Amino acid sequence: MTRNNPVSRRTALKLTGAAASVAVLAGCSGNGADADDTNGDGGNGGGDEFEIAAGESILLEGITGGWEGADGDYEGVQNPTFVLEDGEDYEIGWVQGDGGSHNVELWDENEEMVDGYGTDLTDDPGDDGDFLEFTATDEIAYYRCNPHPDMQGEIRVE
Ligand SMILES: [Cu+2]
Repeated sequence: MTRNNPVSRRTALKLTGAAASVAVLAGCSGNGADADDTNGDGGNGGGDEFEIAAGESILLEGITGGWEGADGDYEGVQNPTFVLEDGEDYEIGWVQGDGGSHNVELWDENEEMVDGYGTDLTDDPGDDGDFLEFTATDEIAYYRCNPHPDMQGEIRVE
């Protein structure tokens, strides 16, 4: 028993030293991760935003769990936010994703349809997609598939 005491003490010291080193390393890598997070979130209020040039068509894939971008930079992004130019004309439409019945409507902040902008509910939008033409105004706040609450994304008109 008496022989074991010095060994135990030495082991304890080694462990303390090791623990201290780990703590220092953890502190360093922790700071690095924080810095990365800050850069990643920088200035973005959440959700990916995509500027669409005047006259362009926006194409989505109809999936009950959420619209999926089907063109350009927003391809594969769920419920992407679109940034449009005030007073310019655009098209928005969708192709079939999950075989369900969908449509696309443009809604205002109160979640009411703007200016009759909406396509008919269908499970067959065709190979080229079912589109509606509209003029961007600041009244438009969302694009939405009427029966499916998860199929809603933001439109910002600037
Ligand atoms: Cu839908």
